[in-house]
Amino acid sequence: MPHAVVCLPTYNERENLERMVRALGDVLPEGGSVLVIDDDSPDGTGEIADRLAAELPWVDVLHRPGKQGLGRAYVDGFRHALAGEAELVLEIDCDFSHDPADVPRLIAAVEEGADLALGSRYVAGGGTANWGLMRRLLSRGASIYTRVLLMPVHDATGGFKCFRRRVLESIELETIDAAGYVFQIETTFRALRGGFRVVEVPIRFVDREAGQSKMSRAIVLEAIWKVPWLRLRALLGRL
Ligand SMILES: Nc1nc2c(ncn2[C@@H]2O[C@H](COP(=O)(O)OP(=O)(O)OP(=O)(O)O)[C@@H](O)[C@H]2O)c(=O)[nH]1
Ligand SMILES: [Mg+2]
Repeated sequence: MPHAVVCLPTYNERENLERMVRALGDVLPEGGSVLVIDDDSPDGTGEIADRLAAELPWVDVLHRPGKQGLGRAYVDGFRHALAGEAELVLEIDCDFSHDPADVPRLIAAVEEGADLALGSRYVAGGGTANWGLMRRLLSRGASIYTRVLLMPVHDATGGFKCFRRRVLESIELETIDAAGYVFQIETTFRALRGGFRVVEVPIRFVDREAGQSKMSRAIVLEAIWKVPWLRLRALLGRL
């Protein structure tokens, strides 16, 4: 089994973290680990993570000094995973929108030949549950916008992924400055530009039951201007 590290970014996930870590423990392949990346959550999520890491040898914690956005947290987490022996690096949200039981399906897609597997709501067999009309429109709209301007991917903004190590090593992580969802778009776009094989694995996405969404207007605006910006940079050969 290739060594798998699941990167789990958290900001105020006190109600969800312990349950998520234990659920991941139930599905991780032999030798797998979980890396919690906490941005000094005011609700004490970081202390819960430390307690879990002290109890469970397959849990690590990366504490960051403050909230600088999901993209930054992931870049730090990926670097940490790559400094170790990770052969597969996964991303998953801590709010149970992504079902930890789907982790083996993402890993299987990579073992069957993909370099990057995306958990996808918008391919046959995938979907969203209990999301309001606005969130559905926004998410669908972002994926269509990205499909038209950038790349043939059905679900471009999802945060449930499995990268083969070589993808992360070659996409120049340190030059990605995306803070919000566009981070997901940019990493997939760079992987495709690098000639890597990307596949979409259908998932059912459910809205969080506990804790608060960190989605904001700034995150949406960043995606609106950065998608054409990525297209332009690719055209100019700067990506
Ligand atoms: N470390 C860190 N984690 C973050 C940050 N922003 C969000 N997260 C985590 O990233 C994951 C996704 O964030 P959510 O709050 O669910 O936001 P979202 O999924 O974009 O929005 P919803 O779909 O409304 O839930 C969760 O595990 C959050 O705790 C951040 O700035 N730093
Ligand atoms: Mg969420």
